[in-house]
Amino acid sequence: THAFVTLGEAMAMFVAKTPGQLADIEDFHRSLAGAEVNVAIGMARLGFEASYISKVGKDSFGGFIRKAISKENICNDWISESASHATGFMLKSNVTDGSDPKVEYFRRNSAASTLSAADIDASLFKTGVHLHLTGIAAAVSVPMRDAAKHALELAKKQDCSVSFDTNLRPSLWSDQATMVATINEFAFASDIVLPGIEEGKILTGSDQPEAIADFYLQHGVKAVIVKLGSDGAYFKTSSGGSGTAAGFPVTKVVDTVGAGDSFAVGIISALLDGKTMAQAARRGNLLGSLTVQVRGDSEALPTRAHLNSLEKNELEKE
Ligand code: KDG
Repeated sequence: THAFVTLGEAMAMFVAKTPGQLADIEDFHRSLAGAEVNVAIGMARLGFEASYISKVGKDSFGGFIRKAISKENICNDWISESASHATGFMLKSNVTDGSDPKVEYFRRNSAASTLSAADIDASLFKTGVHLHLTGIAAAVSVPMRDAAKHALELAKKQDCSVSFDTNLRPSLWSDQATMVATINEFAFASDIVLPGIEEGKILTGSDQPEAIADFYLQHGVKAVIVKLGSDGAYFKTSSGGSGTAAGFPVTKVVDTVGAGDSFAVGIISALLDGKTMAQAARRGNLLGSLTVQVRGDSEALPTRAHLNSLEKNELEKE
């Protein structure tokens, strides 16, 4: 079986219970956030041995994150604790119509931002391990960026497959040029790149899915899957295969945040299961469609049994 490794910052996320300006909200629902931890949760629910490398503060949010990780059967061994920095958290406004919620971060100088290359253990990267990175880890701090770079180097040395979700978070960067250059550097070094179409425009200057894919394929990437929202996903591989996987119809889009992480779970799990790129893109769309129908990032991610029954239903419809 394949093992899965990722690294990043997990946060407590407070989602407003009612619509309105965050400054006016009195009641929030606390859940877990962090793009990479979301993907680790999805992979663990599907039965993959998942490890998450991160750092939390010596505080209750840190305790909450540790408990959530254990509850999801993600390996806890690589979560270290900072005695001097607090765990980050974030606020999210209440949306129920698929519009972009307002997000406010309280994460500057967080415990996770002090994660560094020294926290990455080479023993994690063995044959058969898949590493997933995102542009958020590259944005959080220079030490965390170096940690991600180090993990990438170790993974490549052991011939581990690497996926990269561009996950642009402009508010975490000082300027757009640095963001684009740094994110593309990570993307070029990865096997599978997962940009959203809007991100692809910013990163490559082109708004055509195929041109976005070609940009990365020309830099040595093996497969690019461009997320097209409700239109599904476009994929192209270095061996010449390409296509569009249709999106899944959704009756009611609630909150799209987290859908990209679910999409990544679909792609990575399907490829590790030995599926084709077209099947992987379809699974990515399926998992993304589950997450847009809920408010949280990871609550809709299925177990293996649930995924099997969803995919069986799909095949019967065809
Ligand atoms: O991908 C979902 C994330 O946006 C959310 O969980 C918070 O990691 C997060 C971030 O940095 O935006």
